[in-house]
Amino acid sequence: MQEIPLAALRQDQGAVTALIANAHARAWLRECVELCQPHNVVLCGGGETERQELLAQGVQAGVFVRLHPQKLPRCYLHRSHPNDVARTESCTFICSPQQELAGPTNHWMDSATAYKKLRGLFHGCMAGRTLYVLPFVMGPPGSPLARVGIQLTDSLYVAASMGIMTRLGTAAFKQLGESNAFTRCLHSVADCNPERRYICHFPLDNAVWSFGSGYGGNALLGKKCLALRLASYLGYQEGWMAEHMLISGVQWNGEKSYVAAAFPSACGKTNFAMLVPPERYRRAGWQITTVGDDIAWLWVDKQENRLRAINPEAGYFGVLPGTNWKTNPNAMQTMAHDTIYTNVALLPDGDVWWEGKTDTPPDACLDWTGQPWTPHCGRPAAHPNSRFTAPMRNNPALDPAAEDPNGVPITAIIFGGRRATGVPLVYQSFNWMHGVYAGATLSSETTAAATGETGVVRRDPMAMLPFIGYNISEYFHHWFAMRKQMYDCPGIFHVNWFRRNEHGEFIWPGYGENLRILEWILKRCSGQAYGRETRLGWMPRLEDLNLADLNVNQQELEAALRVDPEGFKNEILTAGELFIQLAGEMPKEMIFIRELLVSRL
Ligand code: OXD
Ligand code: MN
Repeated sequence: MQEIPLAALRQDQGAVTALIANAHARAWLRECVELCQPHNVVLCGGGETERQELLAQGVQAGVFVRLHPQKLPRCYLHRSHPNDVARTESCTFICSPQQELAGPTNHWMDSATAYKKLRGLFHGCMAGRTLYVLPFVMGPPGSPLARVGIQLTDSLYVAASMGIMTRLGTAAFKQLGESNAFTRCLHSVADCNPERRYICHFPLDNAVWSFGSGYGGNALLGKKCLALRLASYLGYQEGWMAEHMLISGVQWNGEKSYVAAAFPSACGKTNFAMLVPPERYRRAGWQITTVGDDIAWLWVDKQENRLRAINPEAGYFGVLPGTNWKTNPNAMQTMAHDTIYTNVALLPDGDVWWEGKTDTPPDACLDWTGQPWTPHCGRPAAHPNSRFTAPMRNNPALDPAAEDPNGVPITAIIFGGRRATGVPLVYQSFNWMHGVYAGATLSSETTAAATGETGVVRRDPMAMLPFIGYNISEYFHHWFAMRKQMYDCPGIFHVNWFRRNEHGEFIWPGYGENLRILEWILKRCSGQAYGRETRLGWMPRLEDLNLADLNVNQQELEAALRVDPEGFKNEILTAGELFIQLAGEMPKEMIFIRELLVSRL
């Protein structure tokens, strides 16, 4: 950490030039300092010692509580403002001169209006506070897709968290050189007033201005703001893709394959990324490794014309409730040290707890707001959206290629949703175009974890609805166009782990057993498994799945592997809402695929 003297900054003297060699970054910093008027400016150079220092300062300032030093070495608890506990899509805007860029699915603000409003809010907002300068790289440095961002923030929590979630430090200036191509991320928690909360993206200026929230997705601007919303627009212009996908490595039969998978929230994405194979598979040498758990940047390499992917992040920001040693042992190990816990319960001995961590709740603790809590008090102890922020290097199943600038080749793309009926356990699309249609019409039932009615089917194209930083119709076009760069393309699959029987019970056991479906997927991609042609796509027969030692009802499973004509009809009809929302702007490929599906009825 280096203090930048304010007077020197104003005059752009040698001291500042030595710290920040990039003239564009210097000029922008000076502008933001004039606007926000912080008491002092601190440049974070990255590294473990610095992060420990930030955390210690945070303890002093009441931002962090230090947890049990033996049970949870170098772990801290952070409590966010109770009005600031989740991404707020209603305050999230795509800002451009024309609404057309944002399209029908984003909140839009005219960029001139947005800048005027935000300049007013940011003016003097850091008086008496420290402004942290956080240069960071998204993606392994040296990767063809690696991007530099610089976040200016008045939040210690953000400064400490960005050191986990990104490659933080002056190395970013090395990657940047003299270039002006960095994302300008300006952030202030200010007074955390939800009435004055704005997360504004300026795709044409490669900038994010976030005001009034300290919550992860709204405040750690490298993640959803840069790596998804702005990157999706950059990718559209430059011929690559930023997707809400995990990336997993699969070691099997002496081969190593990689898959990328997109699931809407509460569909088990982190569990799938960290899947532990069932005993039988482990004995046969199967192993799952994690490249990423949330975001994938994908491009087609020019040598083999193959789709490759990197994880732009360096850490995980995972949901805690329901996570335990049975459901996700790798996640539990990942967060055993050097982790920031947000909005969990604090036990008297300095350990933490959340619903589902253990079968029996603690007798007493402090809840996520710091109030005394007992099991019968009628409130949850941890917030339903409580999180852990942990470096990916803590993951015992981290893939050796997670830091490889050249990324990993993608064999299969998997889309998944939570559907009790109507959508089968697994199918493979007939081709890339049909796969894009399957992704574009992806749907999931709302769960009790979210507000509103449960069990309502919502369309969430590619699980990207809140994260497409431009016009959704152009986004679909871009998916179709990507195929043209590839010699051969990954198979595109659709899964639904959540089919229920007539008693409302899950038919498929899920978790580690999902590897059985993954086996069929990988074998399909290498021409080793049979697929039955159905109306919906290629599907396994019972005998095409490895069901050894698995306790499932065969009849129910067979039903989950059938396309029921009524369900199929209903899917086509309800997916039509998306077509109506996009009015005349649906790419013609989508319309043709839909017609083909109708003709198969
Ligand atoms: C999300 C997240 O909201 O990853 O999707 O935090
Ligand atoms: Mn996510």
